[in-house]
Amino acid sequence: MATKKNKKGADEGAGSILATVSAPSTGTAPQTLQSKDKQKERLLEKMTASQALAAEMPQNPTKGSEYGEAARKPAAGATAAPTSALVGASTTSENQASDKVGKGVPPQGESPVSDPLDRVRTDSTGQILTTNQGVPIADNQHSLKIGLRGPTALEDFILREKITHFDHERIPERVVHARGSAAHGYFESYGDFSNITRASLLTKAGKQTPVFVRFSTVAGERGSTDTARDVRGFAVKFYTDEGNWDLVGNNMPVFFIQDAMKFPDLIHAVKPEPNNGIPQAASAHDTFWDFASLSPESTHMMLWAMSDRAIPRSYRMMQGFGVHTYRMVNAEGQSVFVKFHWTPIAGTRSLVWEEAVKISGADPDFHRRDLWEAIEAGAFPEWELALQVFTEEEADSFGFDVLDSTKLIPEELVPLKPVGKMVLNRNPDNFFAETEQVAFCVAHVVPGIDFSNDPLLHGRIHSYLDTQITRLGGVNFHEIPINSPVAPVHNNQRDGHHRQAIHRGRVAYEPNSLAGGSPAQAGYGAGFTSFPEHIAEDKVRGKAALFADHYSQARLFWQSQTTFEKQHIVKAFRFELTRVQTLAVRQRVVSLLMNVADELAQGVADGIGIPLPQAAPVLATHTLPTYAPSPSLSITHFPGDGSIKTRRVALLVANGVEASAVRGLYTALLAEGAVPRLVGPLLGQVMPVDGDPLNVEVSVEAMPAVLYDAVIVPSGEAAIEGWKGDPDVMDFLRDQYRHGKPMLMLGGASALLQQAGIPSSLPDGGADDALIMAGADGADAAFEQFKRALAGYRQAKRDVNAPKV
Ligand code: HDE
Repeated sequence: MATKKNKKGADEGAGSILATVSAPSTGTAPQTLQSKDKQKERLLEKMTASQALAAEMPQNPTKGSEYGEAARKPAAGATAAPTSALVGASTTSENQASDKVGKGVPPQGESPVSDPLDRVRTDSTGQILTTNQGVPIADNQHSLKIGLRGPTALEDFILREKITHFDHERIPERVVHARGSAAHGYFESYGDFSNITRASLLTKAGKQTPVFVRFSTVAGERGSTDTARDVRGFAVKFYTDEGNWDLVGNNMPVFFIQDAMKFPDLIHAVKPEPNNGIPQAASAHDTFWDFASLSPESTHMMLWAMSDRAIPRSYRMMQGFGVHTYRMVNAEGQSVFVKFHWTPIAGTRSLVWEEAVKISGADPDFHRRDLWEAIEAGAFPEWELALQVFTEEEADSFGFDVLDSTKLIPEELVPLKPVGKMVLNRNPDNFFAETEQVAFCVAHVVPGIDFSNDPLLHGRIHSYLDTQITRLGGVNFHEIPINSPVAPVHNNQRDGHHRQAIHRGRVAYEPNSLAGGSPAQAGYGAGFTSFPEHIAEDKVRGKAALFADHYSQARLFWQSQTTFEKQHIVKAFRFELTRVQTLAVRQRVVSLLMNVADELAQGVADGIGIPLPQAAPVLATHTLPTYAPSPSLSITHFPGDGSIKTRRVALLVANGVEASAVRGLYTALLAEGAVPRLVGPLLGQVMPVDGDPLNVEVSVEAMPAVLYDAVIVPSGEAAIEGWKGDPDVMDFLRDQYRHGKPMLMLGGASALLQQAGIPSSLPDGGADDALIMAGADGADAAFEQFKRALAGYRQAKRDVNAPKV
């Protein structure tokens, strides 16, 4: 709207434009400030355009829609466009340019904190060392002293800045999930799923959305070992074009407890005991099992945590689950319930317990290294995202409560619907800036994703934002580059520690007319709208009746395990309970297991030397659901794509080895994406019987057997004689055998098996197809068999009836 001309005097009211108190009393503006000064002209333009913009809004135009029925579908905010860009300026002097303030061109409607991370990536190649104030430092070797042998001067601001920064380098670690590793990548939608959700990332085939994913253990501290028996966190931050969505899940589909009220108790019980700080990263102690055995709802999750799922071979080989029931909502406002599943394309693989324990010593960073190495080498890990979609009415017929996080939905009841894939293709630049500072939050949802009433989920919606405020030092952690969305951020939140955005203008409230109503609410259909679920209930503390069924699904899980998985679960309980000192606690755990399966309870009781106690009381009063075994609950259900990419293969070498075979196998493994290593007694060269010397890459001592997925022992008489007398090599072979790994023994190398006490067939007399022996003529076929074994599961039959090797 044009400003009205002042008829009385062209410059009447000019003084009010030049002052910050009061305004021209007529409500009209002067035409001139009687000056050729450009700044004054800008001031006049800003003031007159601002008056005009405010006048566009004689009253709050959307106020009426805030009440009654109209409020169910909020109106979009009313806005008016300014006639001059100067209206939004904090100051007319913003046109003064400099290296610091910039070009002086107002960035209208922009939010550079959402620009790609390149804006903050810093590289010092060829640069001079400076202080944090940019002052070049002449000497980075010495503090400032009074004389070469004298005291250090307090004025040494360079030393003090450096030490002070160092003193404060650490931030609080996450209270749970402190130990983690992360990577960047993308999610790609398989199609248009807008019939289910309006979430923009799922509305077009091929649409890619950047992600940052952090995997973690739960109980251990930041420096703890990767291969502890534990649940693994699987947290995905989707940087969608409608804001960030964090799917903060685990590698197991259920949880220990049913209500957020119990989370601090659970974590206090599993963390190191408070008197002596023992044990680190382990549930194998009294307080955990005391709590768990008094919480029968944890029985189902206990079984998962004692299974091989709790010792994955790689983060790249784990499933992920959203755990809770969530909602999806489409553009018509229709809602369905969903469960989220991530399935690794590489298949699911685990370690065996003894191997996990040894790896903890040999390479505590085993999973971190594995993820890093795979991505550096271009073997980008992939997962498929699938949904279980069901309606509220269907949920009512399941016989268990979908709001209970100790229950899963068997795939036989609701099949998986694949909706997209995720690829992790870039390692972080900086562990602290990205992996440590990333802040996941269950409350970060986007239009189209909504919550169910799972009481555990609701506690989480509060907890994550709250904990980040302490951990990351204030309320502006969303501006830390790794956390900022790619969608622009515009709101009236201001101030707080470490504010990065410098907001232009003086309006930080809504409704406003001084900024023409901006930023304005998007309104129904455009902005996030909570699903209007109808609830008419008493306010109450308690759990719904179906939550009282603590064992049906624990039984389902047990029945769905293969023989070797069951064996491992029994062994894990035995290990954990042996480390518990309180006999009553041991007994109480077994009394829960008696409601799951006799063979489980008996196996554990035998292992800890107690008679079977009375079964724990069954509290459920409703008719319990019965389940057929669900094959997808076994870790063997996801064999993967059959490739041997990233598998580490040790080729043992020593003086007298036959090098031609070694070289051929090495090249063949490399060509298939595996990681072969020449493993020798010491670094340096070994002299083969044929060809040039072989360069040892790593010694047995530096990388013992547990750090490889398989071993190849080549032929060569002198080498084999040497290995026979070498205890390290004997242990190497025994560990490979005991841990079920493929072993390719060429030529005379099979004589080493006998030396190490390794049987050449399975305990039941059958052939061990992962223990492959071949002479020169059968080498090609043997190598093919070796690769098949390497791509598959470890040889579980050795393990089940473990021979004493
Ligand atoms: Fe968490 N959880 N949690 N959790 N959680 C945290 O948030 C919490 C739960 C999960 O890589 C904390 O930023 C409560 C279930 C992952 O940074 C904290 C409850 C599941 C991560 C928190 C739960 C998870 C966390 C600690 C019960 C699987 C690591 C630091 C009501 C679905 C994310 C932080 C990362 C981290 C609270 C239960 C997964 C304290 C209160 C169930 C993967 O806010």
